[in-house]
Amino acid sequence: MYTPQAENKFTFGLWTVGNIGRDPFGEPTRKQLSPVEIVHLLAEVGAWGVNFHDNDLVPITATAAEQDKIVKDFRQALDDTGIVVPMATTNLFSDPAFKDGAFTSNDSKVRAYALQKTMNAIDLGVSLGATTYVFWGGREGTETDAGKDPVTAIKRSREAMNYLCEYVRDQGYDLKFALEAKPNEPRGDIYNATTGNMLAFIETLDHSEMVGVNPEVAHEHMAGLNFTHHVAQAMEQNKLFHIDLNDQAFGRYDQDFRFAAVNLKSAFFIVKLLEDNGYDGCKHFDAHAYRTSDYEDVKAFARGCMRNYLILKEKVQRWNADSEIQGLLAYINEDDGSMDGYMGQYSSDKAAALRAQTFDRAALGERGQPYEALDQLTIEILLGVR
Ligand code: DIG
Ligand code: MN
Ligand code: MN
Repeated sequence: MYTPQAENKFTFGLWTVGNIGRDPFGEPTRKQLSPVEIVHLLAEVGAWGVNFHDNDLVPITATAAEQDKIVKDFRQALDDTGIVVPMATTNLFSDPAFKDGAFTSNDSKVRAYALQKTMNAIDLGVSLGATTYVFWGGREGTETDAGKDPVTAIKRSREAMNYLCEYVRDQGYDLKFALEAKPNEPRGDIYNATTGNMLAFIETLDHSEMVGVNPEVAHEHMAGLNFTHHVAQAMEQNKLFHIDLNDQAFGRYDQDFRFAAVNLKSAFFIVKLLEDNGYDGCKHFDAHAYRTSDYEDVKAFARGCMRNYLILKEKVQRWNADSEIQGLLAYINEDDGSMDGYMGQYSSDKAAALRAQTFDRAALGERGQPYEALDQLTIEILLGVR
């Protein structure tokens, strides 16, 4: 019942199950797997797709001949396992060249190099089947605002996105961009810190129709926000092009925990939003196993991400079918239609009639809502007693 299927579109980045356990305070605890080994691991646990940053697959120091061999072997592993590549992205954050950003760097040579690197990475991703391209600007930020004008940074970001949208159009690629927000880490503050910022930024682009968002649970939680509300706004604007599912304690560094490992109720409402609205995109688990895990436990991590999604999907179905819950929802949303003539599309007649109305404000304040009862029923479904 909780076995992943292709139609679930569960994906993992090479960097997720391939995470070797290095952290700012400790050296790696796991050996580096090759991209081919990672593809086979993902096939073993039942994933549908694999994503990569350019340099997860091809080291930044690789020669053209080495790249060809790596890509050939990777493509063979995809053929052998049936794993697909729906998304690709560029590493514009690891190399020291990007220490002060990529597209927003104060060094025009770095900004130019970032465009070149991204065009090369787009070609690589498309050649392996990617139809979504993610941009996470991990270094696009500051530790002091003395060194960079935030308005200039926005303009540089826009120039880069417009340039790269034109590149994709010029190449005739079937590719959409998905912008991923994060409020901080590794920079002191990162520009376009939340999904809301990204939605506003996208509307200022020349080809905004090509660009959507890739919200990540951990990143909105780091900002203390309700992830489901941010995803709902993206979805309502038809801009939810991709999603990074993981989990995160509020107010902590980017923990990238297994999906639903921390906030079971928020994970439930994320799954409910996606399932109730028929989200058909990739469900990417941008997460990694604990530093203490060996590769058998890494597989348990990956299986847990997918199982938790499927278990919560079944809980959503149970919630939607629960007659007591549906009864409470009917009460909460009951409407005698008496206000319909005053609202909706504005007209001066409607406004005049509405202003002539008298409301019993005290009575309006007296009506309670059974949210405690409804939330308790939700908790009881999650606890498995309903
Ligand atoms: C971090 O959350 C970022 C990078 O791992 C990657 O660029 C992006 C893709 O999902 N997420
Ligand atoms: Mn993250
Ligand atoms: Mn991510």
